[in-house]
Amino acid sequence: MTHEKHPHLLRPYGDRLDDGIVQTAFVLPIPPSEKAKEAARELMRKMGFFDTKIATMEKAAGHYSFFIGYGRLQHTIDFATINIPEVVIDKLSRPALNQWIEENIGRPIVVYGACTGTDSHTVGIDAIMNMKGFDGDYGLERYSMFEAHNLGAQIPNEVFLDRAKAGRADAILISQVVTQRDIHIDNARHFIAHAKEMGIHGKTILVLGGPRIDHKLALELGFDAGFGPESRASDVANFVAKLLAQRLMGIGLE
Ligand code: B12
Repeated sequence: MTHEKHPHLLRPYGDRLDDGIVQTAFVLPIPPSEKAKEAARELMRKMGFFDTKIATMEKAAGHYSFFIGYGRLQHTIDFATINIPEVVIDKLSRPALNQWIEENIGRPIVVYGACTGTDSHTVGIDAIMNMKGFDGDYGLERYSMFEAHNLGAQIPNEVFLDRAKAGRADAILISQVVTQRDIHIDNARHFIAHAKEMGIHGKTILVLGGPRIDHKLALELGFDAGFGPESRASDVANFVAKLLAQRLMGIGLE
């Protein structure tokens, strides 16, 4: 069963299509030695690899070893069976979207954003909200029909939600960058629980973003959408405008 004959079947490859070669890296809590190298190969065999080779073994953090290994896999993935929710946006340009909001919503869309909890990484939320945006894609502050309030970093969920509610936010954007021990998930769950207590869940648009966020995870956590790496303000602006129009008037962006 090869990819060439069955294009929906996927197997990783290094040198030639379907060779199953994978590079992997990991740390073991032992110093480098021939025995450590064999332990690393054994681990790779247990992971399902064959033809295993340890290309790198380096001392790491005192008494640990860092390994880079190569091995081959038999497994294939049937791409046709993968179902994953995606944010599908029929995008208008910034001027066209501003005009569309003016004609269909008739007032600027109020958006509050912050990086919440203990997370102090502001660059992601700034990329979406601030005037200059990210990679040539201007942020929400640049849109005449968005009123953007960026509260910055380390904002407690309760404070954020109170400020957004008082400001009559149409949409709330929360950024989570640190993911150690799944703190982003705990914080997002706490945010949603509090939004439910305040009665704004299901009314105000709630968007989660960050480098380890995807749409599926965000939906599972109770958000309206999730945006991951390389997101653009124009994606968020179009998504929010469309969903707000649907909620206010039952119309979308055609
Ligand atoms: C800059 C930086 C910092 C700066 C932050 C300064 C600031 N004002 O933001 C400082 C030095 C303060 C910092 C501190 C720490 N950092 Co730091 N930091 C980084 C670094 C180098 C870059 C992050 C960044 O700016 N990316 C650029 C932006 C544009 O990308 P982005 O955040 O992914 O945002 C995009 C999307 O994700 C999305 N997006 C993001 N948020 C949102 C929100 C919404 C609503 C939407 C729609 C989209 C969206 O859109 C953005 C544009 O496309 C990364 C490593 C890296 N190369 O990524 C580590 C990193 C994020 N930091 C890390 C860590 C561990 C820390 C510290 C805990 C270190 C420490 N032990 O003290 C502290 C955390 C302190 C805290 N309380 O949060 C780890 C996180 C590991 C993890 N998986 O949890 C990283 C990955 C480094 C690493 N490899 O270990 N850090």
